[in-house]
Amino acid sequence: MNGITNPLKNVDQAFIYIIGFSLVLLMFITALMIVFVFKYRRSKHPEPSDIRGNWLLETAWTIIPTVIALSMFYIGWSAYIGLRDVPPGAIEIDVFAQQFSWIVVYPNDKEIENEIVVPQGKPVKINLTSEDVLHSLFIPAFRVKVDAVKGLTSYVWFYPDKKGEYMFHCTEYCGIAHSEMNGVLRVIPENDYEQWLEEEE
Ligand SMILES: [Cu+2]
Repeated sequence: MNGITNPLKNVDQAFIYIIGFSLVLLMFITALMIVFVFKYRRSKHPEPSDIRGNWLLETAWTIIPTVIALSMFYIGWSAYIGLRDVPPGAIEIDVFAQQFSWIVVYPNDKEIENEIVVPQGKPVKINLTSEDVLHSLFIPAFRVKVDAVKGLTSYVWFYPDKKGEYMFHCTEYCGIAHSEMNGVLRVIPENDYEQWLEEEE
């Protein structure tokens, strides 16, 4: 993969890690609660016992959740950094969001609408801005999403390592035809891309 780490993998790992821990904690706490409800019910234990000042217990329930929370932060933060650090040599494409379509402009001024074509195996950086209201570019297959704001250029980058067609959407409610503001991202072999780029639409 030419030394490029696909941020998609890190995002997925962070997601699975957080969901996994949440599920384990949910099951553990629920099970413990059910056990305690039966074990320490009033008919069995009319006098509650006072267990204040258990140094070991208090240290454990402070340190273990802190470590878990910090590890979630760390894994999420590393994935985020991967999404923001554009590798050198990325192809830059300008995308203009407008009510209600996406205008995509290539370095040679080729312009298309609601379609992004990229070569397979090259990092792609999209510079995004809006011509009018707030929009947001969401490419679920590559786990990227960024707001388009008039007067501001934001960016996303992704690594299309597999050929195929993927949908992208506007994910910021921008007006009456917001739901129709979709497009197709096509990942094609590099030779086809060079050829496509020179073609007149
Ligand atoms: Cu929109």
